[in-house]
Amino acid sequence: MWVFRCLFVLYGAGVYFTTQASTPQQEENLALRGKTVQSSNYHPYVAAYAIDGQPSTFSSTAASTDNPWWRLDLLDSYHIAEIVITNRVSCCGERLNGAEIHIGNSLENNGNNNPRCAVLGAVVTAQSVSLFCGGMRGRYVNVIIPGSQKILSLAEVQVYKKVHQAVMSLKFNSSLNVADPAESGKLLYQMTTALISKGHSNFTLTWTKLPQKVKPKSKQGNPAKSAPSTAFTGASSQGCS
Ligand SMILES: [Ca+2]
Repeated sequence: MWVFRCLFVLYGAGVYFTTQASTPQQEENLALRGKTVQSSNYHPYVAAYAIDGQPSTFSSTAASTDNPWWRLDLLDSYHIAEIVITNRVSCCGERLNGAEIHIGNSLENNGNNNPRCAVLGAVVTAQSVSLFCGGMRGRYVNVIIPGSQKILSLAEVQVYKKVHQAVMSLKFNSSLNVADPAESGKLLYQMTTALISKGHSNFTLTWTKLPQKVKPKSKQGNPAKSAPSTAFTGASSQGCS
């Protein structure tokens, strides 16, 4: 009997197995494929400059308006784990102080009535701030500065969805020599096939550590006289912890 451990990571509807932990920063920035609008435009600093991937460019609302806001439409609803706000370059970083970030699916009050994720404190010019929204779900991400005679400028808004992950252990029987890269690869293929047969799809399975051989216990809890070396019997997600 062999024992192995692998990392079980879910990406949206798909299932992945990987040897490396995944963090939101390593995921796709959903904002890059979104659409933006803001309450007013200070030419030529359009709302889309806040999602162009360039921290040197920034959006800006018109000079001195009340409650200026900026909205990102992700085109679908996501569980959002993290938002990274980058302040504009060159000057005026303090203008972003007190900005509120809202997430939700409603367009009531242009989306500004959706639940609030965070309120920015003091942010200096060109500074990036990470906001962890605890998996709040929504299609729209709004940034609003409450108050009169305000200007809202944003260099970048990055949005990362929540990643579900868990570590699992499996026990299985196999006659393959897992120390041999070719045979361990064959074993992964067999296990992948077994998982697919259990209904999983769109995943990759790799080792986080090579299997360790263990002696099966007898019914009384003592090691058996001889360890079976049978053909692979299959793995399933039910064997995961
Ligand atoms: Ca930009």
